[in-house]
Amino acid sequence: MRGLLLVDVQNDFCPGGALAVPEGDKVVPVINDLMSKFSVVVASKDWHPHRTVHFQKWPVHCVHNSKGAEFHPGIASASIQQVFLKGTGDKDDGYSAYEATNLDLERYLKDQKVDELYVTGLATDYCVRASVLDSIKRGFKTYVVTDAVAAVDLKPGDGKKALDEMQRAGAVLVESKDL
Ligand code: VGL
Ligand code: ZN
Repeated sequence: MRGLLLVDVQNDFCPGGALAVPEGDKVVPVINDLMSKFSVVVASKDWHPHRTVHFQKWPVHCVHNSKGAEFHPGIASASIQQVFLKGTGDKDDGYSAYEATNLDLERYLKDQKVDELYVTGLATDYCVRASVLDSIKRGFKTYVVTDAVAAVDLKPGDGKKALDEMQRAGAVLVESKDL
């Protein structure tokens, strides 16, 4: 069974947000088109407390229950079956969707008989990367949909480097048109 994971497609990571990913919102229509092709669709949300060590590295973003932590308004969120909240502690970054604290993503996917996971969302060089590497470690055949992700690119080329690293770790890079 194939599953689709949306990583952190939240206002704060989109243009105008507190930690905007350049062109972060370009993933929205691509993801909406993909959702109907999957029977299991899940999402992660970056979901931070007001004070966390994470904000020593990053501007304040995705504070739980804030506007910035909501899904981008263009996302067809009715198709999302379950939302996994991560980065919820005051001492952890919670980059990976598998670090969600409200629910166990690995357990959920395995219960749904998902063995192939297609990963989309933001940002390629942080939470997508961490989620993909964890997904491989947990035994899922893991794909990255390259036109459905976007990078922070603090240093130019970070996104490309992250894609190379994910590929070396065993991820398969695909384009949405081939799904
Ligand atoms: C992320 C930086 C800080 C992400 C989250 O979703 O990729 N990046 N927090
Ligand atoms: Zn964060």
